[in-house]
Amino acid sequence: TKDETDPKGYVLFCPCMGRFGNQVDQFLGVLAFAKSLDRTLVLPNFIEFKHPETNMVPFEVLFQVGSIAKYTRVVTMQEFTKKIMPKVWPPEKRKGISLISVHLSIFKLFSAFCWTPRRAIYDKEAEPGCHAKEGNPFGPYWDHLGVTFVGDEYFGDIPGGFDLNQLGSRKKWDEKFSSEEFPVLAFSSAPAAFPSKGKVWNIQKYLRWSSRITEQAKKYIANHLQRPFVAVHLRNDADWVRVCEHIDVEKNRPLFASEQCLGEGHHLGKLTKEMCIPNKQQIVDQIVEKVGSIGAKSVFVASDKDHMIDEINEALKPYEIEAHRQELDDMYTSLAIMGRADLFIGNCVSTFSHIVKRERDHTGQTPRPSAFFGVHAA
Ligand code: GFB
Repeated sequence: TKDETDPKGYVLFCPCMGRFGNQVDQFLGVLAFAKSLDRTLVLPNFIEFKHPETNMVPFEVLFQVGSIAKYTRVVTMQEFTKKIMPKVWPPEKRKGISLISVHLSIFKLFSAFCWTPRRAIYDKEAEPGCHAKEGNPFGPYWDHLGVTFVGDEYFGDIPGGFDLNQLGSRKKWDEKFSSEEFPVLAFSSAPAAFPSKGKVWNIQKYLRWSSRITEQAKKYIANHLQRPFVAVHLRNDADWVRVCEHIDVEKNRPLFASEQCLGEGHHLGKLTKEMCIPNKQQIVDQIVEKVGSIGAKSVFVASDKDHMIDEINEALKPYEIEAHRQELDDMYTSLAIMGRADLFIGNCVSTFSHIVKRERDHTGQTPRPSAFFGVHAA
């Protein structure tokens, strides 16, 4: 019941790396990790960077808790910090608290969990450790929860680390970090691979947009789009241009989400610049081609920078259809709209696009069509 705590313990973590696409990508791995450790996962706050602010967005604002609970045991952050944290914080762990913290009693103390000790970035004199609260978003994340760490614990010596598929690793975790001694495993960053492994992608089916976001997406589609519609994600801000400069076609190394279209280890082909940062002509040509292929009656565009609405509309004139964007591109609504499109064209390298691709692949009875810029059907 709601008032009981889980004797098997909890996994708590900071989605401290990257922005939303990265955070969701790692979240899938954390879900698999918590499930195989048989601990309750504390649903994270997602971290939104709206310079100069760093906002904490509770999981349930974006996604349905009931749906994720069908995959594994979870609690909301709110429930955890209000009801569970005060109970499972064992007395012997309080020893290290300075008097001031006890009197204020707003700080709950846990050990921080990280791979291996590292040097602090700012304080050159500090001993190596997790430094779980150093810098942004690390500090703000744990402060927001009222968590201060009394010590550090390392899991780097467990074979496989957070990859529990290795024989015996689950047992090693239980031996090293029993739930009696460590009711809460608090990870300074997501205990999951990045980029995510293909075997966790289908966990996306348990990630359902909250009713608020779904309603916004449906409303937008009803008011502005005509079905069938093609949705495109254009990732073209300056930071992305720099990412794409790293592509070496010969080496053909996976880059961020690139395995979503090239397969694990890129066994399906080579990663090209065009796939990462297609030029305007390539973008327009591919949109026109897909519009023709499904007889689309409208186009939806999401972008972090240049939506290319004028160029796309110019090219769509002969088809007498139009491209649309949200006046203010709200990223969550954009993702939900793209998820509901009749055909999606994404950016293969972008983890933001990968959210949409996974949703389209795994949340319906059968996968719905997705394509990628620069990937041309043979
Ligand atoms: O989500 P994200 O980790 O995916 O970061 P990538 C991209 C961010 O850009 C999103 C914004 O979280 C949004 O804040 N953004 C991207 C968008 N596309 C859109 C859009 O269509 N609409 C709106 N409103 N916002 C990479 C990372 O980003 O960026 C790497 O994988 C690296 O960590 C690189 O940092 C520079 O995978 O696209």
